[in-house]
Amino acid sequence: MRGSEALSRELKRLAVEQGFADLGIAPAVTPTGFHSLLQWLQRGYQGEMSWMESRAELRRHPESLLSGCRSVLMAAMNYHDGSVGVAAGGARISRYAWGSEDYHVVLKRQLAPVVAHLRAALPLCRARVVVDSAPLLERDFGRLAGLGWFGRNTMLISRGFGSWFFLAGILTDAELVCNESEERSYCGTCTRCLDECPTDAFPESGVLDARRCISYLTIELRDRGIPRELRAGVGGWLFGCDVCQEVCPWNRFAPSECQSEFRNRTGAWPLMVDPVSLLRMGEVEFLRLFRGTPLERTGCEVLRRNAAIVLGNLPDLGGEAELVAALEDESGLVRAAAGWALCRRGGGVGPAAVRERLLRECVAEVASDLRLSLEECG
Ligand code: B12
Ligand code: SF4
Ligand code: SF4
Repeated sequence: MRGSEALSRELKRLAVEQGFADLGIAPAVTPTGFHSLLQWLQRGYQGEMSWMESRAELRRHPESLLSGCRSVLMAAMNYHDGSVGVAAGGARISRYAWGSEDYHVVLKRQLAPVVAHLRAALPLCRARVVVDSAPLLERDFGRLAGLGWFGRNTMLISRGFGSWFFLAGILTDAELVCNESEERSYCGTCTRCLDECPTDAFPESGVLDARRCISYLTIELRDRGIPRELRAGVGGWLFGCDVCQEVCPWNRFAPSECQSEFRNRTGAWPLMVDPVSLLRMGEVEFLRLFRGTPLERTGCEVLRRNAAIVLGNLPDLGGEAELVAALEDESGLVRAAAGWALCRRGGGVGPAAVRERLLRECVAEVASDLRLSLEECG
């Protein structure tokens, strides 16, 4: 099946009508980034994201996700809502998670009419929608579809609307008229994102060591504590990180309007960015606040661990009593993070409470973490 140029234009028009900033079409090929991905994995930059490794081969060609795949439609949806969010020095949640609904669900829903139109125009074609839900190098196909270039921060950036967007793809066995891929970089001499990353996560320009990235540390690293040497760098970030996008000059051109599902949830907002309340939070309250949002997947325990780390970095936000109480938490992740935070803050009753807790701590890993925290604060 072959689509006409008019069909490609029509699909883009429909996507824009559905709230997407752009839609481009790429041929189904092995993306050049596939070999970089293998190098990336060989260096171990994926950390505990073992699914990146075990499903790597599937990323070689979209054929592994849809047999006979000929074209990949890539759509970009802005999630910047134009609001400022949090005053400098406060605790923060990454913009992509400010809304009431998970982006996977929203993008799939908004793409449905585009898929329906494709099927109506080419009734024999098959199509599959993916939003981070299948092993596809989405940014590579975004670039091949002409949506933007890879910035030094590894984000796909559009000259027209910056990088505050999600990507979604439609794989199809129809042969559609493709867009020209973006072959240039528009970073010029700028290196702001590399210079400003709080945890120095870029070993080289355009390459991210996920193990050092705050987004990975606060969202993906769930079975263990954040490495001690990176805890201070996490600063006020409770969930995700936006620094390398905030400093990017191309984001001056970012739109300030987005789908209502991604807008700052004013009702829930004060609680979402209050690490003291988050540290106190139980499962029921967590689900009441975060069910259906990107935070649900990360879970209550990890968010509370992160809240303790943030309170260690931002003592002006209070929370000493909550941190002392968290030393008795049933989660070892939370106990160790609370101990670290109390020692980092120093003064008050914190270090003494950690010393006392250490005498009763039965889990070897937690005890060792508490001991190191005490040693560090003298
Ligand atoms: C794993 C993952 C992460 C990991 C690793 C990120 C990373 N840069 O790889 C972590 C958890 C850290 C992460 C963080 C974020 N993510 Co993420 N993530 C993904 C995911 C699932 C896979 C990305 C991937 O394949 N990484 C592997 C590496 C190899 O890919 P890469 O960095 O893109 O690498 C390319 C370049 O480095 C290049 N390259 C060129 N030369 C060289 C040389 C060498 C030696 C090497 C090694 C590579 C290389 O080739 C590589 C292959 O394309 C995608 C969804 C998807 N299915 O694609 C979302 C995705 C990339 N994430 C997204 C978002 C929004 C984020 C965050 C902004 C969320 C947040 N605010 O916290 C941050 C941004 C951090 C950043 N600067 O990248 C969006 C990005 C949209 C956009 N505009 O680019 C995506 C596309 C999800 C989506 N559907 O919208 N993410
Ligand atoms: S998201 Fe934050 S920690 Fe990760 S690379 Fe960007 S600036 Fe660094
Ligand atoms: S901050 Fe500068 S170097 Fe980094 S992605 Fe943006 S333009 Fe490129």
